[in-house]
Amino acid sequence: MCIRDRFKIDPSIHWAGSVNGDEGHEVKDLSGIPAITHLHGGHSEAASDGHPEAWYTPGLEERGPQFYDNNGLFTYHNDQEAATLWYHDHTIGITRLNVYAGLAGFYILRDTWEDNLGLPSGEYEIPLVIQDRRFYENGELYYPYKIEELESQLEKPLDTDGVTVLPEMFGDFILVNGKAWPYLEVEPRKYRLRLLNGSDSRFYDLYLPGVMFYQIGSDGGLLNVPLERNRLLIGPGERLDVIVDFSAPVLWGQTLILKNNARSPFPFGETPNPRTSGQIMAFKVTIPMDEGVVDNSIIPNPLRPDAFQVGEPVNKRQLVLFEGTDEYGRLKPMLGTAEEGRMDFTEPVTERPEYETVEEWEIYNTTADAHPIHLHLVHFQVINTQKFNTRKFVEGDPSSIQLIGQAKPPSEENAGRKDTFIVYPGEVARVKALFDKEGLYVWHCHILSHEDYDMMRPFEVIKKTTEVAGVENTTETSTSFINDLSAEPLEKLEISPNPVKDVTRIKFSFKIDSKAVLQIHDLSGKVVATPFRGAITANRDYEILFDRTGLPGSTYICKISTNDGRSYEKLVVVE
Ligand SMILES: [Cu+2]
Repeated sequence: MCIRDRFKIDPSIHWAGSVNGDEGHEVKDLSGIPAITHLHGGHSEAASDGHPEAWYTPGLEERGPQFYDNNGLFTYHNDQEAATLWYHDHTIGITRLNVYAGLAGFYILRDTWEDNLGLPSGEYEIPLVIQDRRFYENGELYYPYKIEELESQLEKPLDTDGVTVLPEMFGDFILVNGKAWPYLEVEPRKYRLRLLNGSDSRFYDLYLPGVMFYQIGSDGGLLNVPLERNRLLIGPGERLDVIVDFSAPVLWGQTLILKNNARSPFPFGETPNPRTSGQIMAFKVTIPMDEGVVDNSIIPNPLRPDAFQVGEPVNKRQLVLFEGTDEYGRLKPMLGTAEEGRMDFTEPVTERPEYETVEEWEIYNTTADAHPIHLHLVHFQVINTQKFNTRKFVEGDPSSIQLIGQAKPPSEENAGRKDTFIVYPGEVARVKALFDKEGLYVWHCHILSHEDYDMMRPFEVIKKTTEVAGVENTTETSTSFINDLSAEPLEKLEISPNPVKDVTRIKFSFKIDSKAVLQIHDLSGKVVATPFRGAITANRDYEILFDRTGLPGSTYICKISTNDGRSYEKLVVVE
């Protein structure tokens, strides 16, 4: 069965089958359903990240314009902290349909640190993906597509056989792990629940009457300390890692219903129907404590050796979320910059961070809805949020931005590693991240109907260009304690500051052209980071920003290797 029979594709928007990008409605005759996998939250190379234009049809019959020569064989390095990741389709213009059809799943990454914490595990650790759906009367999935379902009349007729993308999609059935309003029988003990909002547009404000949640993690891994919470807000694409304790005798034999109280569209839309979208699933505390199996699990405090800290940004960007209408009068949410205004996905790249640099992105939401903004490649740190005057804001004029009141630090649950963050209407969210792989990625709203049309933009991490020209290479590497460069081509290797608390600059230069690899070893010789790899031009100064996040306080060796030999410098990391 062709996807066009089951889920109606809107040919008026830019999608995998568009003949000339987003020009006109001419559609290619594809042999099958285009798809491309994105590992959400994954630290992936650009070629393995699942760029929306890297799609292909079965057997690689047809390929998107950004298709890489890996033939769809992706590499996941898993070189990041334990976290609840997920993978899903990301095909340009039909992501909402492919995900709705089921192309989404968990990707759970573990590490020894987390394994040793003593968290509830095995059958007491349960991933739960929440997705709202609609159905035809015969039980088949229905994805709404009819022009009559648009909130307002079209300004000009749309030549698509009555098919259209809609501003949002809200289902009246709530599915957890593919089942409508399921129940889970539990023992009177602690459970670890990994929650994922895999819905198109619906936010959830979750509560379990009479029971607290202990949140231990967010998108990119563990929080610093567990947070006791009675409500859990989760936007599309976000993950929450929580522990729920069912051991209180008052709960034994009870059926507890996980409820939702988030408005849709969030935060100013309709309240959920308490009989349908207001209910998620049930927990029945009916299984006797498994005989002989004592609940030895704990809620450790703290959860991490040190707080997640991204270093100081070297560049700041002002980015904007817009809401407008297209030529037919349909809602069209978009991204852009404060300087240049709104831009289609296909317009040239405007965000080009340099490799291995930290940038701060200010994301201004001028619309009336909250948007969960997702950056590929990175885990960002939320710096703060602040209100601004949307009425005074003039598109294309950054000087029109009028901030209101004080900037607020993120709430504790948003202070960890994030890859998706809810930006509220009339607010700017400031986030910072280390862009540590080169290549083409995307950032977008994770409301799937928005990302398909047209709330997504590319960004490209480019080669480092900040070699400091004209600086005299007079500084000796006085702190070098080993130097076995036979031909002595190394002119300089400096680390400052050293000891390092968060980010340090590693400067080096060579007398001859060379290929060089800069690596950080621990004292056992294990490589813990590779901050630079590439060709070096003679007599130029290179400068690399190194973020020690993830490295415990200790002494390390910074090693630079060339064809001619190696040189070393001691690097001390302090907490
Ligand atoms: Cu959005």
